[in-house]
Amino acid sequence: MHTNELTQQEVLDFFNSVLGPQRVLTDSENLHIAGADHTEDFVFLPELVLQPQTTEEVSKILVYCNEHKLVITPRGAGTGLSGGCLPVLGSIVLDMRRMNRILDIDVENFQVTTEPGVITEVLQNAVREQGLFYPVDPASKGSCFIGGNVAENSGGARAVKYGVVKDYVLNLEVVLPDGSVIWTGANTLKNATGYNLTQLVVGSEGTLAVITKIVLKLLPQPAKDLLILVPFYSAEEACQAVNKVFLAGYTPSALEFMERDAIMAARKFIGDYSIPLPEAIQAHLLIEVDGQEEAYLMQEIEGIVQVLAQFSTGEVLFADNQKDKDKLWRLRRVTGEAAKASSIYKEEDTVVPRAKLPQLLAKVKELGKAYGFDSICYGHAGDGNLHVNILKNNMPDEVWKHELPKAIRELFVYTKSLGGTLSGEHGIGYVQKDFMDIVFSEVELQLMRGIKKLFDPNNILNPGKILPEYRVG
Ligand code: 2HG
Ligand code: ZN
Repeated sequence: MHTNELTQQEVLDFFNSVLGPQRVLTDSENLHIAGADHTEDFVFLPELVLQPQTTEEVSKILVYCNEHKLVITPRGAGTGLSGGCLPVLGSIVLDMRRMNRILDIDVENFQVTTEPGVITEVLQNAVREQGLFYPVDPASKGSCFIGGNVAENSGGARAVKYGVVKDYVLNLEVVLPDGSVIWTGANTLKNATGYNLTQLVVGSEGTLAVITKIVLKLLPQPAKDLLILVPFYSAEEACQAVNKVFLAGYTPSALEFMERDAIMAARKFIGDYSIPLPEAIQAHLLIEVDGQEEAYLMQEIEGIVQVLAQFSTGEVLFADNQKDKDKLWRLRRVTGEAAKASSIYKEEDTVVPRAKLPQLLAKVKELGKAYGFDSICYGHAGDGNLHVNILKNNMPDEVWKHELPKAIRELFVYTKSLGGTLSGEHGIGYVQKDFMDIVFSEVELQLMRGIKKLFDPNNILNPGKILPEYRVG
């Protein structure tokens, strides 16, 4: 730990006095767990891991770290894809897993108050038991924490109808880097009172404050949903079809795109080849509608299929039972992992106005030819959010290291020219910060630096993330 006036033992003694030795971890296994997330193969070993259970403990830890300029990085479940929780400067990881209580489900007001270390799907199931719905469903919902979702402003398949995390956060209890405990908003559906501190913290990737309580808005649980998988003979046409569904007046609860290589990787990854994949099929759209009346949903699905009939499509697969729905969703949800399983990769989370998706996909493939890389594309087409896994495969190391960043920069410059930006939902974290100058002017970046300086004058909280001036090594 980088502190000049304290010995390692004095630091350990302090944290042991706050948390007890069982929640101050220094063993190699826990340090390695805390040193990585789901971003490429990065490992940055911290020197110790702290596991607080209460807001007061988090506050005491931050007061001490701020006083002694100890760098500290908050961590949820470590499922992040842009390195947001990587302790790039080593030092201390603040592991939030033990703050894992759902504190209150307020059915009357359609709200839930939770600690950050609750698994998202556990939260969804708990509120569903009371007829309520928390719709934001990242692919990693079975393992990611709601606190990490708030820190990254996560999305997921149902964002196209229900929005992303920021649309559900009403209020946050957070601990500032100096140890002050504040609430950022109010438990109200509307709030026009002062600057929006809640939305400033949402998506700040653990760089402004440590989230210790979250108040979320909930919805009534939709009674029914229907799901179809539509095969296309052209990936570009599949992308073109997306916008036509909305222009025809339909708002699916999910509209996912998977190019052929994505679905092939997913089938292989789970060893399930039952989903038909004729040679000529180049992409699929996975489309869900949800609501209260099945008859109405059937009409919606028929209308959507009608719209898609203007394109060259194959036989539509209709999942009319839970088992078939689960199978299709499992195929989609493993795609990210499956696409990465075969090669070193770089992942991009590009997002554009959805009518521009065909151009974005074409650019990815054009750059692949020009620079010699393969890519597997899939994602939340309804939001214009295309996940691009660039695969190293047998690209020479030198080209991968020195030429590929140029290709990624070209992709982002083009994405911006389409009216898009760098990240739809995975965040900037550690891996995308060097591209921030493409979409932000120096004035805009200065504003962000000013906000970081105001919240964290000693730059102890998760330094080296989001803002482009910091380089490790
Ligand atoms: C998804 O949409 C998630 O599947 C994960 O955002 C994406 O791992 C990925 O590429
Ligand atoms: Zn996604």
